[in-house]
Amino acid sequence: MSNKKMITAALPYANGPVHIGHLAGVYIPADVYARFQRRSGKDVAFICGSDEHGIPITIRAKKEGVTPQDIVDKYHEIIKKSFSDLGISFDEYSRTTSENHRETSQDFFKVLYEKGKFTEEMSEQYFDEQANEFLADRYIVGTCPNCGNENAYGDQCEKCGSTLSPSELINPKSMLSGNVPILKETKNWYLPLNEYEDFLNEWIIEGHKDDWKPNVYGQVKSWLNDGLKPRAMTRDLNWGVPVPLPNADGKVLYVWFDAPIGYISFTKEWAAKNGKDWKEYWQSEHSDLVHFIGKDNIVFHCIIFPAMMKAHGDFVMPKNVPAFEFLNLENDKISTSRNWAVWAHEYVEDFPGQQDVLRYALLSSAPETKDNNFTWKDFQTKNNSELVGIFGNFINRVAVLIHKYYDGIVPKPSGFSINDQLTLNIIRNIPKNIAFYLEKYEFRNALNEMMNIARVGNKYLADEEPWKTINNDPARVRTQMYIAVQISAMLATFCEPFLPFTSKKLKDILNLKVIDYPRSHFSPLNSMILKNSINIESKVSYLDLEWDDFAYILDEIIPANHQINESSLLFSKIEDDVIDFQIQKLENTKQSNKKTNPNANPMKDEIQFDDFTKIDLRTATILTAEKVEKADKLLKLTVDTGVDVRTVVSGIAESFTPEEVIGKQVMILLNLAPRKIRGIESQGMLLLTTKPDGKLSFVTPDDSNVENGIEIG
Ligand code: B3M
Ligand code: ZN
Repeated sequence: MSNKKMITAALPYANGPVHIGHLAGVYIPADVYARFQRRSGKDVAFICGSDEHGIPITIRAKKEGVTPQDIVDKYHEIIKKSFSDLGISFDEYSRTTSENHRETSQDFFKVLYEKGKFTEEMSEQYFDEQANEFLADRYIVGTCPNCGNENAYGDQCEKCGSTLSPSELINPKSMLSGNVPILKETKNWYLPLNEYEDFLNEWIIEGHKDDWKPNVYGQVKSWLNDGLKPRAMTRDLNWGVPVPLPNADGKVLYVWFDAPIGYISFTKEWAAKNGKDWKEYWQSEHSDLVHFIGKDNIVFHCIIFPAMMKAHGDFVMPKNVPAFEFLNLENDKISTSRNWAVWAHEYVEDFPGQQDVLRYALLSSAPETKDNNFTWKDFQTKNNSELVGIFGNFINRVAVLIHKYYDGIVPKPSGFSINDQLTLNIIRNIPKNIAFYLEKYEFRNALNEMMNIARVGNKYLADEEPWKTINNDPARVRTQMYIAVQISAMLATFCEPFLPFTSKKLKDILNLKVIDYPRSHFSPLNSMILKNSINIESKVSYLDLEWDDFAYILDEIIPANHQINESSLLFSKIEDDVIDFQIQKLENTKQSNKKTNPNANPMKDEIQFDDFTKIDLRTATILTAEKVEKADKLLKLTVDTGVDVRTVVSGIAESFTPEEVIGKQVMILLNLAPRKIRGIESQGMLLLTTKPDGKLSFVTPDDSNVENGIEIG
């Protein structure tokens, strides 16, 4: 096992706050793992930062009428503060709009370019002549060829869920100008991922079948079985890291090319500030690289980024990529757009001082191998029954009795019974069990093991009943409370990765920081002795003890006569009204999202009446109809509008035959600018409804005797 641990957590998009799904699926497990590795004496670099490029950010900026930089500046700060407030102990939290990141990602690109790792390929992309820019898929809207939804995006139809490509859209329009985009040739640089299939098969499918999580291993295997294709590593966009080549104006690095390089550039920033050499963490076999991500990022962290690093040649491959599944909220998918989330920054405001309660609740329901669910009732139970009822209850009894019987001074034991020895042995093995589970990324099991320390403590007090024994055998109580204090010290130490705020409070109550030990205190085999044998006479501070050292402590962590401080409650009961408020908050969200028809698309942006007066809707009659060559969905119609007879191309061929529509009275949007569809000039648009199954039907006046050309208003 290497001594250096290079731990990364997926870079959150800086287009909104983080929520409990992010925390449960990536950031809290990553933090637990990093804290555990640090306490195990490893040289840890725990790195993250805001992912500030990509389309979601430009879309939000457009929606809010601000610049993308305004968006990322706002959310970078909110996200960074949320992580800090929740004890996510990054060594560096940076951002991909930093100058250092721009340089690092451009240098990385240039290495691959100069090594000839890219192929240059021409392709046709949609271009908005009025806005004078190429359109990202998400910036093209049109009619979904599958369900007729007229607001489908170039990459996806949110109504029927189908994945689309811009060329499949009917009547594609630019979201920037509303115009029909043209197809324009453009050059981009592709990474031929197919050339890395053998390497990936050997490294992952052969090399990690036993130690990578089945959900990750399985997804990589299916990607490789399907065969990899070259993927463009540059885009025709104006928000991102500029492509560092002379003939590349208006092109930026693909966001999933530059973002993972953020791990490297942020490590460089951290290393420079701390007098370290970043290459020792990224380019040395003595460093273990571990990526913490959600399952939607597996392909980028197990296929694309490793292929990029392989192409570069100087980097180590990740030792593991323990991707988590998704967390649902009250049995519904967490959704930023529907505001269906518990936002980290709102939690911190609503539950001041209770960060560890959320850490505990999310760890105990972590979506480690399958999607899981967060409910506020469960959150309340975890706090009241487990943190208050088990952990807090044990510590409170120990502290109260030590102060009541001994004024806070740890008594000298008067000999140990079998039960005492048995209890100490059980406790002494728990750190090893926690470590076993954490090294396997099994956080729920590790958390449960940590709580067993408190369970063993409660059972010991219940079995020994010092509050009764004190009446007839005070010597015995000295041993009982001495043992109970040792258990408390173990709890303070080994809850730290999971509950850092509680650990600090408890270490302060027990006053652990002032304790140090002679070396004779440890068994000769102890790593502490071996590692620090230079000055065998010097003492060892509690603060310097590493994870494994506690298994070698012969009898005590807290010596007799040690003074503990006044106790304070570690956890407080969460009352029903507090939970009901949170549940009501979600209910209000649900109501505001609730639509009478769940299939109905959300309302478009509000318009003014005079916007409405610009449109000219008329009654009309279809005179002729014919199929359009090589276009399954289109009919070419001639329509009598009462004003004139004109040609209209309509995407109705899958719902009607030409014969069915001839003579039909319909409604037409008369003054829609003419558009070329498959080479035919279409003048106007017929009004249609689309059922959830995609079936179309005409909007018609209910009076069949209405003449053509009658205005609809
Ligand atoms: N920004 C987060 C996501 O896909 C994405 C992770 C980048 S990690 C290099 O939700
Ligand atoms: Zn659709």
